[in-house]
Amino acid sequence: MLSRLLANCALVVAFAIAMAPDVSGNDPDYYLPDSAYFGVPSFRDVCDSEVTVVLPVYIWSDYYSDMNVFQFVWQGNSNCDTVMIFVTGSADTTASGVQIDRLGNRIWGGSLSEPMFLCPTQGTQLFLQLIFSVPHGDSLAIEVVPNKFYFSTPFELWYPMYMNLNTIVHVPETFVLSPGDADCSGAATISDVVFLINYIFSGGSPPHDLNAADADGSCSVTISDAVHLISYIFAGGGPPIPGCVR
Ligand SMILES: [Ca+2]
Ligand SMILES: [Ca+2]
Repeated sequence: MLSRLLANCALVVAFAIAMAPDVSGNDPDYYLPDSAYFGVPSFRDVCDSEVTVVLPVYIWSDYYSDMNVFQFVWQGNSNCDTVMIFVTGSADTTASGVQIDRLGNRIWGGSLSEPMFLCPTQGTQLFLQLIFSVPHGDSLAIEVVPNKFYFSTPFELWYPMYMNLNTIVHVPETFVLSPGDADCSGAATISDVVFLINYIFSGGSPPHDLNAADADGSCSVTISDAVHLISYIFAGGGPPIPGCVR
């Protein structure tokens, strides 16, 4: 009985070895691992009801790939708005659409039924930007779906390497704006002057952050803040300073 069991096991092992892909002859840099990782997120539109989160994903392939598949899944009260695709190192590239399943919280590109999604040449870095809307104070947890992230080289196809690729992006409840940035654009410019004049004289919407609007540090928001900004922008005056409105 035992000998028959051992014989069966040996058969199974022999079959598995016979079925294993030959990785050595397909990837010229077999020992140079491909890689994929999330980059550092950045925030935009921080004064809107939802913050725009730009999350980069870097993917390096050292071998020509004629098909790539990736799939992400996220959790939290976030929405994926769009996915941008960049390819560096080669002009010989093609890229087609990315599917965003907002009900299922999934992003995916490429499949066996929709090949030729991305075609990087050898030694090419793909660069994705996953762009989300995330409520203030919320977190976006996102990860690669196991077995749904690979290049078409046999090694990665049979043994996906990227099963633990995941990250969590925390979005602050409040953001500290740059001094003088009355309109929350991310910088102090002439548009902040227009915003302040509109607010003070024409009943325009109030600044998102009174301290950011208090460009001259007088502890109140008045026309002198607009004057301070004009002096700074056009006449070499001192830069806006942190406000002190309580
Ligand atoms: Ca501004
Ligand atoms: Ca002021």
